[in-house]
Amino acid sequence: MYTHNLKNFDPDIYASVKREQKRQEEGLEMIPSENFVSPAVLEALGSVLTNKYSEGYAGKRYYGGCEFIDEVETLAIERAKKLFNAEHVNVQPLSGAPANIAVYFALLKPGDTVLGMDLSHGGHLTHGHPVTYMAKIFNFVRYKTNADGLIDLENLRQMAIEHKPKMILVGYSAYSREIDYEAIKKIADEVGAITMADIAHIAGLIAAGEMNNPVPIFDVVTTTTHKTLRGPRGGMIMCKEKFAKEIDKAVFPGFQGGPHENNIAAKAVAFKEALEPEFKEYARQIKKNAKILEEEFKKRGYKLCFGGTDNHLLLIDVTTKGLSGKAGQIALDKAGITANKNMIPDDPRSPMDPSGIRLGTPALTTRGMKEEEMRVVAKWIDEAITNWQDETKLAEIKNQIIEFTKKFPLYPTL
Ligand code: DSN
Repeated sequence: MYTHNLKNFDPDIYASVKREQKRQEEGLEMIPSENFVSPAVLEALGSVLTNKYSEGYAGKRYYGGCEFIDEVETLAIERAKKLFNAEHVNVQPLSGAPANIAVYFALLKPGDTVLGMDLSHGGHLTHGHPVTYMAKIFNFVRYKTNADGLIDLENLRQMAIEHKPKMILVGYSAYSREIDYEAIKKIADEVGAITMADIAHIAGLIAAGEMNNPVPIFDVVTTTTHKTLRGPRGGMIMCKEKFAKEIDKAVFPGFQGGPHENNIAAKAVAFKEALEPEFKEYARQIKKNAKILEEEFKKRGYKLCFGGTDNHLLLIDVTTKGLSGKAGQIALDKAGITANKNMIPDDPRSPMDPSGIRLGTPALTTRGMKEEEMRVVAKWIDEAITNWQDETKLAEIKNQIIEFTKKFPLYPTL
């Protein structure tokens, strides 16, 4: 049987994994959708559960030998229900995009209208962007934020009355404000629309009670499990009991085959972690850290989209500092800070070289960084952006960051 391990059998992949680990350890990870899972989550991901096929659902599998898989999946579901106060949960979606697609196919017919947020205003590709296949099947109509950077509920209502959507979709990947689910549900009820929220970015903050929870209010809520929720890469759908059958059927057999049970076990572990009191403190700190960044950037004259942040992320228009989002991302990379270029509302530039930089605090907060560290991080970001063409200065910042990160070890035992 097997006698080799990764290091001795495949030194190339081993070396790349180690280099990536070093990059994560020595840098400041500020892409708001990224985080660092616990060693317990990694252990579940790397477990023998990856060997098992288990099409179907607990107690109703197509293949034999699923008794322990059923235990794992049932625990994941029970924990998710408790975390979000959900009536029904499906933990099988492979990630956020498949989760959203499964919901569209479960609850809509081809040609149905969905009212979703414009991507440049903080929406998401899978919410009907014209480049996606879903946009060829369903009729997505896009709403935007107003001049103050907020969702204009009266405008949303007027659009709902005009377009009579089958579904109203909220939940965003770059929008930094709180969402009034009750008010949106009222609008949806007025026009007879299904309500869907994609909470991928803010799921951890919601689970910890740090942001409004749409799950008890909306018909269906999707999420990924690897962002603020700090689990493995994966997706999940929560819904009212009355949609449970359609949702489950759409995930399997409608859209996916065998679920990734190692991943589902890792989700269960992450949900257990999120139920611990420490996770509430973690979520509170994510928000506090983002507020400090907001304060520091405003102090330095940066233009923040949506006026600031209520969650874990900031969208900054860097063109007022004389560079594009792409140039900003490259400069930050050279300085040891990982962020991503991002469109800003009605961006006059192109998606590949937009005006904005998106920054988030979940990963740094996992490392134990707090307010004091955020002030130092903001200073480095400002220095890198201001000196984006000065290679020496960027290398200098990177060296300081390598020293700094040693105080916040990430995976000392791996
Ligand atoms: N790529 C994720 C994000 O960064 O927001 C969502 O698809």
